Amino acid sequence: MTTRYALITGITGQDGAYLAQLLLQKGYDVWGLVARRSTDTLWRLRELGIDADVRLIDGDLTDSSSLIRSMQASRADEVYNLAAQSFVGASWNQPLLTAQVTGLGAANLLEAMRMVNSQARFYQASTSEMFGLIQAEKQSETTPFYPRSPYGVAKLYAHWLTVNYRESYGLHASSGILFNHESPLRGLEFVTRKVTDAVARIKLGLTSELRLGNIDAKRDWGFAGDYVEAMWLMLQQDTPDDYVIATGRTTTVREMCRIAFSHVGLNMEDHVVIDPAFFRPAEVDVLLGDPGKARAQIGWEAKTSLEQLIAMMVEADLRRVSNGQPDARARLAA
Ligand code: NAP
Ligand code: F7E
Repeated sequence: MTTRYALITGITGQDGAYLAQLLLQKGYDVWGLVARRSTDTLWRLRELGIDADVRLIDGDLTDSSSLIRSMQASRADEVYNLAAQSFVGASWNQPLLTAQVTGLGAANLLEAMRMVNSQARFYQASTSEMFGLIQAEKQSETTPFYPRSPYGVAKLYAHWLTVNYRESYGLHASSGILFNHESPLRGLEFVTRKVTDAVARIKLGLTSELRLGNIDAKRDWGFAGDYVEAMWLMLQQDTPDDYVIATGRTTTVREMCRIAFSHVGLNMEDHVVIDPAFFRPAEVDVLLGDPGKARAQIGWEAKTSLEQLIAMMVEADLRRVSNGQPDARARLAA
């Protein structure tokens, strides 16, 4: 069988690491674009034991020359655009950076792909944040968008540009409209991992309090390991298209917390403090995805329940905290 080549932007992020693992298992030659940072960005690839198996290229989504170079060096026939300033909360503090990376970055990559190999297949990491102030109780591919953050607005630009390049140039370009997905590799600024890390620290007697914002918000949470399979499946279809990827169940932050605390026999009410500092200028109150099209057309469905996901995350954090493993805590604003 001939070797297939894949290029992943954002390979050092949560999804990038799981996708790289999946593609390596399928026999791909996996290349990843890595933006230079002063911190240890390769920890996720190390945790999965694949850091030596992927080929990393220095570059940045805002630097077109590095994207052209990456397309040439990798000879990619599948391109997964996962890189982004992906934290919604930070997007109000850095709206221009978010627009440059999360929005225009997709344009830079689509152009690089068009120049170097217009036959390559392209995946854009779109998001349920584009639904924002929801226009339907269950959001599907046909639900109108109404983003509620600079992040959501930037992602909407990238989403429509992907659709436009498909229609304008006939590119095999697909968007996955992914609802929240989490894992032990989730960044500490996101609420699930913030909670599971705190639960581990409280259980081990290192702290007693967890400060959170709006715990009435509801999210449709799945496991990142399941969701990267959907990305790959989209690029295996004869025809490019857009798909909602979700579980079809929505849960409050409060209930997710309760699941995490009760996993180690604690009561969340004894530890959670509501702190206005973690409220957002505009909130997405509820998200609930309809994954019916993905199920019917690409045969994808979520396999992991929220209870299994949170248990997996709490156990991983108990292990890390017990081992005194360093983390990126110092970088957090959340
Ligand atoms: P993540 O963990 O925050 O990873 C983002 C990746 O982008 C990291 O590898 C980061 O590198 C890289 N990056 C940031 N700025 C860059 C730049 N200027 N140039 C090149 N690389 C850059 O995000 P994730 O959870 O894996 O999500 C993957 C993608 O899916 C993102 O586009 C996100 O917006 C989107 N998405 C996520 C979810 C979700 O629930 N997880 C849902 C829908 C859509 P560093 O680590 O060096 O910063
Ligand atoms: O917030 C509430 C917060 O930061 C979830 C990204 O991957 O998914 C993610 O975006 C909810 C919000 O994720 C805290 O207000 C309460 O309602 O974990 P989050 P997000 O904003 O939904 C989408 C699909 C993406 O595309 C994004 O890239 O939890 N919340 N208290 C809190 N959130 C945080 N972070 N911290 C708190 O203390």
